[in-house]
Amino acid sequence: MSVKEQTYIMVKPDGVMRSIVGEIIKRFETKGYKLVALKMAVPSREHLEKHYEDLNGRPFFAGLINYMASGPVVCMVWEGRNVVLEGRKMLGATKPSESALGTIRGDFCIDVGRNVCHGSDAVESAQKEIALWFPEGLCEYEKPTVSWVY
Ligand code: RTP
Repeated sequence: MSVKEQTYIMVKPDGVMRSIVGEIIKRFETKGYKLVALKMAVPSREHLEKHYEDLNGRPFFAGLINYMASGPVVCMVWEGRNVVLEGRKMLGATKPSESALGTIRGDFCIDVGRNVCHGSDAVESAQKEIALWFPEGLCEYEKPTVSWVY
């Protein structure tokens, strides 16, 4: 898998309110991934419905949109080898009761309805999500530390 693989990671409103934005960024930074986009936003319900369109019709969908629209989120794109799969591992299982300790969800939350962060589940969905959240494009730059990671 290419070093240029990218994933969309989003700190959800509960993660922002609980002041763990820096902790989540720190885990991706210290793992060795490269930050190529970062912003804070208060997404519209329409935008969130588009992001979660695959879940439309699930019993928790309305609650999920209410939760996600309840405050600002922090949107990021991280780049590096296998970052989609590795990012999901770093987040931990969707349900915090099943997330291993040491993962973000395993360490910082209890309830599936307040699970602090999102991460793309496949390369294809990452590309769709990056286009949805960053239509303005990403930040292109060379990072000299990369050769120390790979
Ligand atoms: P995410 O998209 O947020 O990274 O989560 P995921 O892929 O791990 O899980 P997914 O099945 O796509 O669910 C998206 C989000 O919906 C909420 N959820 N609530 N009440 C429930 O049973 C339930 N199930 C899912 C969670 O916030 C989950 O992250």
